[in-house]
Amino acid sequence: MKIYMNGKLVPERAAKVSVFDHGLLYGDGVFEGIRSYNGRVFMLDEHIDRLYRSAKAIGLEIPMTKRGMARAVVKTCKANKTMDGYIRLVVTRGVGTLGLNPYLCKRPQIIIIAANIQLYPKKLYSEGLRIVTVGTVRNLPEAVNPGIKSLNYLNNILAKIEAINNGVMEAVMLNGQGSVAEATGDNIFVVKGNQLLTPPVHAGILEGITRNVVMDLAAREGYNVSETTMSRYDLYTADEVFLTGTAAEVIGVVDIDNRKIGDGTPGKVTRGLERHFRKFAKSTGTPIE
Ligand code: PXG
Repeated sequence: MKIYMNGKLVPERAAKVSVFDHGLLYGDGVFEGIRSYNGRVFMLDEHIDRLYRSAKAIGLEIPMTKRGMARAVVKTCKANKTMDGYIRLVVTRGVGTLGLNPYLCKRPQIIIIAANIQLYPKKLYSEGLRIVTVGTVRNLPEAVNPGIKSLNYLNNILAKIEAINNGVMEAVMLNGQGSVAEATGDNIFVVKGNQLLTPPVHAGILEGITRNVVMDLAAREGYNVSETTMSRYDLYTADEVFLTGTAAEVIGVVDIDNRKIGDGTPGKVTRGLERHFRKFAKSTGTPIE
């Protein structure tokens, strides 16, 4: 595998980062996870826009234009012939001293990895996920805003640990007010009749690119889509619940905190949106050739 590092494609074993990089020492940096489908990078500009917003929010100036970054992503996919893949874009604060001061870091480090995708097993989509709500509160927007896709994912990892220790693979985090925020690497939706509900960005979530695509697709399908503050009650009493994210796409949830959702199988609306999303993802994107 060839890794893009600061303007060059280098062999995997040469792709090394300094122990003084503040990405390692402090989780000081930002990232994106992107998919390619059928030789096209899905929602590339949206991911790059979010990366630059995350960087701006932490006062990190990426030493490259957005267009240059888009070209670098495509170049890395091409070099690795990843036509259906998973792309990880990382920008760290760079090499600095052992102290916190980010201004002593000379140059941000830009890394692009284009790997093969590890798809979730088909069975998970047909049977649906069991999840739990957890005690780990989502990062407060006033502290580290969840809109920043930063290299510090401890908040999400702590929630993931709780899920796994409870015998399931995914957790839903609540915000400081006790409202539903999001899963550890996915956004959450509730179906109630013809309504599709998802927490608003101000609930303290990452504004998922899959989320936004699904909201558009669903509105076009005639669903009444709205961003609504929700409590656990709304999850437990939903007709259907599903998660959205770059890796998972659209996946049904059939059990939350040992309460059956709907009839305990992924619902019609969920399966329909799952199909629509895949079809859309395969029909659009920035060509790798
Ligand atoms: N919330 C959080 C906290 C995330 O990290 C999403 C929502 C969904 O956003 P997108 O833009 O992907 O629809 C994410 C994204 C992985 C993986 O390997 C996780 C994400 C993205 C790519 C891969 O688990 N999380």
